Amino acid sequence: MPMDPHRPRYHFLPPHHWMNDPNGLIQFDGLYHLFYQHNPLAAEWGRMVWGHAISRDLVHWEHLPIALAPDQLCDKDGVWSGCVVSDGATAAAFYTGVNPEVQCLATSQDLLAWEKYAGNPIIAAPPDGMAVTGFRDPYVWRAGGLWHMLVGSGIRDVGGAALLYQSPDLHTWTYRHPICVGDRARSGEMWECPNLFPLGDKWVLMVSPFGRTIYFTGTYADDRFTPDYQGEIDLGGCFYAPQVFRDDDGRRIMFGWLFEWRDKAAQLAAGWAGVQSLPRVLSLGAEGRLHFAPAPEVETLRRRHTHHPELRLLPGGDLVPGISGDQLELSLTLHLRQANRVGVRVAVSPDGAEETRIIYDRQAGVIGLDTTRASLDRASHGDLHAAPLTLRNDEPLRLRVFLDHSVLEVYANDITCLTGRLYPSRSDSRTVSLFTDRPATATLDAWELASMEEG
Ligand code: DQQ
Repeated sequence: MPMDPHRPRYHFLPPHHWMNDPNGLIQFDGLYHLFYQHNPLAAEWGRMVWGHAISRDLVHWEHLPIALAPDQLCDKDGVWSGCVVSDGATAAAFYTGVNPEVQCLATSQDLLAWEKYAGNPIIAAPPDGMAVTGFRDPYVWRAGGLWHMLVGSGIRDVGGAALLYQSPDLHTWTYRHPICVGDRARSGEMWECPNLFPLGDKWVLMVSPFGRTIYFTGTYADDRFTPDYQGEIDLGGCFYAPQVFRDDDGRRIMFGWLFEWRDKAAQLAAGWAGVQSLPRVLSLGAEGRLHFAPAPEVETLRRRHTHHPELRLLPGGDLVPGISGDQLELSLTLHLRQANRVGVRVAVSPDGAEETRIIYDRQAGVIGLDTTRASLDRASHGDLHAAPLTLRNDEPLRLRVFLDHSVLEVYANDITCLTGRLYPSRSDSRTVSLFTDRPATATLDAWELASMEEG
């Protein structure tokens, strides 16, 4: 069978069919576990199960049998998103069973064989009298001798909400209150997939209000979260429902679902849909902003290296540094000098009919990802997505770019991520070039990256 030109090779996806949210991320007995929303029957969303994979390094994954599937009355229509925590030698998975949306528990000693709690659901309905917009995606942690759970929700006509429950024993849960209620206009009416964790001297609340993921940094005291900064996790337009976990080294690592930008018919024909992002390490920057970096483990995929210590970019024509491919990492430091608009083209065809552009506009203070000309194939949907990015006077633009066939992840100056999808129709849409509107200079490192299977 010919190689599928759009199937990512170093991002995680199941062998076949549909995947969406990462679930139950945990490092247990040294091994990283990734569970995920999965339809094992087709490349479309359906009656969800938890798929499962393990890794020693966050980069090379081994596929394992399905971990949790509908087999109880309370999850007959699907095992939806949730988390895994360790309680000594036992692992406990919390997930949403449907329909209706209720919270359920399963336990395991080895994370392979799971036993669903006979008393499920452990939370059978939303709080009395609350007009909720949804009730799902439990997120559990332990503090002060108690287990705590957030359930993603929202109050109709008011805003998204993260509802707090507490338990002495993982089985019996008591509702407390929302730890935070958002403003519908600024952060949506339903918060899917809440995550709450300390980072530096702040707390982070991350929620997914349909189609985008936002974070708040602030304080968490007396079981209430008070935000003082609101930011976006990724503005490229295909990153959703991420989950963050703490590994044995204390790192906060995030995976997010990268959804497809092509027609359903094209997804079904391909036989797969949905990819996980690279593992991203979070840290706290100035003014409560999150910083994002690909996990250093990704560097183990680096193969053939090209180094350009000083490229001179001139207006009026692209600089073509002799780099091409569809499995690449680029690390670029661009000194704008007098330039206002600079950028990188990837997956460019020889006649320029197909190209994807990363453009920085200094005056506008905006970085954009333009896939409107990424493909001549009408089944794919390109778009222009932009994120605010202000550089101080002589601060260079620093880009890390990861191209993996149909996935493009862009990290700009550690604080802005843009992830998009591209499906070039031509096999020669492979070239990388740089452009500017005034003379500028750049340092560029490029690597061909190995596929996950290459070891
Ligand atoms: N996906 C899951 C839900 C969650 C949504 C269902 C977010 O639990 O709210 O597949 O993508």
